[in-house]
Order: sequence, then C-alpha cells, then structure tokens
Amino acid sequence: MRRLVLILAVLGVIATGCGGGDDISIDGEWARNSPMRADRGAVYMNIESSDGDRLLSASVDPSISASVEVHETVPAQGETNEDGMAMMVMQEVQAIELPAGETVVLEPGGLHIMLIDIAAPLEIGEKFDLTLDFETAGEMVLEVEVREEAP
Ligand SMILES: [Cu+2]
Repeated sequence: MRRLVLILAVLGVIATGCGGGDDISIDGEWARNSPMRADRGAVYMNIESSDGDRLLSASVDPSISASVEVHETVPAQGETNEDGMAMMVMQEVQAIELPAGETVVLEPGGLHIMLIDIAAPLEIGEKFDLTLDFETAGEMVLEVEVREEAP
C-alpha cells in the first residue's frame, strides 16, 4: 500500500504568507528486532520528499523503546574479518538528506532507524506508531508492523 501523506503546514502558510509545503511519501515500512543486539530494534522504509527535506529524528512511545536514533551502516576503519571483508559498524547520523523527488531507502545494511533499549522483544505482527520529524514537513506519525522481512 502506498501511503501519501500531505503535510501542508497550513498554519505556517497563513502566518508567513509563503506556500512552501513539502509532500512526504513513505512506503514499504517495517520493523524487526536487531539481528545484532537483542536490546535493539530497527525500522526500515522508503521515503520521498517532493521538494527536498531532511529527516532529523524519530521517536516512539517509551513502552516500545527508551530512545530512538537515526543510523547508517559503514565499513569500520581498518578492520576486516578473516575473509578480508570490511567489518561494518553502525553510527548515528545528524540527519538523512531527502533530495527532491528521489526515493531514499532505509534498509538492512544501510540507513535505518534504531530503537535503543527496547522494552520487550518485537513480536511478528505487532504494530506501533513511529513519529518522524522532518525539517520542513514537520512531524508525521507512521504505523509500522513488525515483520520477518521487507514487505
Ligand atoms: Cu543501528
């Protein structure tokens, strides 16, 4: 299902007189327990911004996890495994850039939203609300389902 969310900052438009609304479109959202850490979960999705925007942060109810970070997965500096492959590590990013009209993919092994200190293991089929905070579009609440793999 493709979810088109129109976030027209109506009050902002009235207050400032400028029509700078940004449309954020999200699909393919899903969540799972982190394969690496039992106390973490990860959320993935495809995001597209009509006019260009930045995803600044995300949050969930404390009954799901204590905190939420936006992460990227990158090769660890100078570290390789026994096959000579670069070891991958996750690190927090300040924001995810959303160039106008481009689909940005959050997926395993790449960008993702990390639930830190989950309250309980995420059960397949469970759904929870994730709040996304965009620089221009503002806050948006997305219902995310826990799945074994991407929808
Ligand atoms: Cu992570």
